[in-house]
Amino acid sequence: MHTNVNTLFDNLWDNYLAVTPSADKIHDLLGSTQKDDIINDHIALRTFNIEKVGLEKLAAHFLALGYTECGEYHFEAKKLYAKHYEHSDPKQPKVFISELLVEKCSPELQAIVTDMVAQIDENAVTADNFLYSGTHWQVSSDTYKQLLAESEYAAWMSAWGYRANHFTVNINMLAKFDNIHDVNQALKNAGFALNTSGGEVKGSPEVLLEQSSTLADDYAVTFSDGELRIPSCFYEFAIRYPKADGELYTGFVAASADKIFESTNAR
Ligand code: OOG
Ligand code: NI
Repeated sequence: MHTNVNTLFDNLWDNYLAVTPSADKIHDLLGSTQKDDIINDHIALRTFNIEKVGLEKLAAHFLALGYTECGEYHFEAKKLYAKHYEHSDPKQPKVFISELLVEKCSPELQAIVTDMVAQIDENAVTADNFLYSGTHWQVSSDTYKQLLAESEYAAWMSAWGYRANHFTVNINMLAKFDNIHDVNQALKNAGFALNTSGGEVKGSPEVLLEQSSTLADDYAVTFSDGELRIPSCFYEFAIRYPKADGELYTGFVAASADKIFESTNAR
């Protein structure tokens, strides 16, 4: 486990940037006058609900660094379950961790995923680098496509494994923008494709959270039988509104999250 929260996020960021070339450009576009001041609202990680690597195993890395469990979310159609975590220092990114409910999937998918997870070294899960360790298995491009037909989430996991699938710009903290519509327009003007599932803006001031995201970059993955360009990771943008007590809402909105997951769909 990491002993320093900043080191963990630096490593997650470098690992994310390596397969998400658009992120550096977007970082410049939104923050250019004060590049290092972009504050991340949250990051997200994915896994399978198999004991060895379940959500709680990923969460342990954050609990050890001062995070606490705050909310839980159900995504019935996508067969996902998620929790979010917050740090005692509100400047630290929130963490959204989801897991695929493997037993709800087809026997074929279950067999593939069980085989992938069996290849992970037990000690790797608690190692410092687990959250940015990528895949611990080899799958063929046919297996990837087979998973994709049933669960985009499972297919993404088979190709990318353990890594932050997105970072999220905290719009509240930006100097150059004060609303999500202007952020989206700036992104589109610069040629970035947004996730339009459920509309460009997910959520509303009424639910105290508005979110948008890019579509994941296409990046080459080496499968056991050759290379394929497939969606890697994306960038999200979030603006939060105050609750009745005047404090900004810190949770997530399941209906919006359901659409954000689709940012890794093929273009
Ligand atoms: C997480 C999707 C949900 C949000 O902010 O609601 C999410 C994922 O794609 O793994 O990030
Ligand atoms: Ni997110």
